[in-house]
Amino acid sequence: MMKIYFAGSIRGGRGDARIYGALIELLKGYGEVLTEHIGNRSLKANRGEALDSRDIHDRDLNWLRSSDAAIAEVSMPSLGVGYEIAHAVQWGKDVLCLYNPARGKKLSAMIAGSPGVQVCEYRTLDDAKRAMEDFLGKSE
Ligand code: 6IA
Repeated sequence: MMKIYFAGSIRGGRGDARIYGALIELLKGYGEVLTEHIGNRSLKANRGEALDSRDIHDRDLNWLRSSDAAIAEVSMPSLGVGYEIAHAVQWGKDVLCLYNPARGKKLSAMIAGSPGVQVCEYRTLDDAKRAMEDFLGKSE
């Protein structure tokens, strides 16, 4: 089964957590989502998980390294998501960044201009679904 790493903002702000949850539900139809907790709306930016930062960092990078594909929702700027994208690019992973301009934040040039990532602007969940299907090499 394909292993999919999903990245979305945590301490950068949880305003889009509901969208992450919906995207993760869709992705579960294509493979194992290693980071299901990102869509958990009870995961708060100031509380989160019981692990300390070093454990979270090491666990997440190990998951990312072991993944077959990485998908990041980048509408809410997050240092952690940017850091993960940079690692995925360095490791030669296929990276899809989903960006909804209607959320009101401009996408960093370091992501928009990175030749190692595929950026898809979306507005509806349906658009995002199609982009993820294309990216994962499936079509329904
Ligand atoms: O800088 P951010 O927190 O927004 O970074 C979010 C990204 O870093 C996500 O894609 C995650 O993969 C990773 N990440 C950051 N924090 C966590 C976390 N707990 N659990 C899992 N992955 C994380 C945060 C707990 C903390 C709020 C106490």
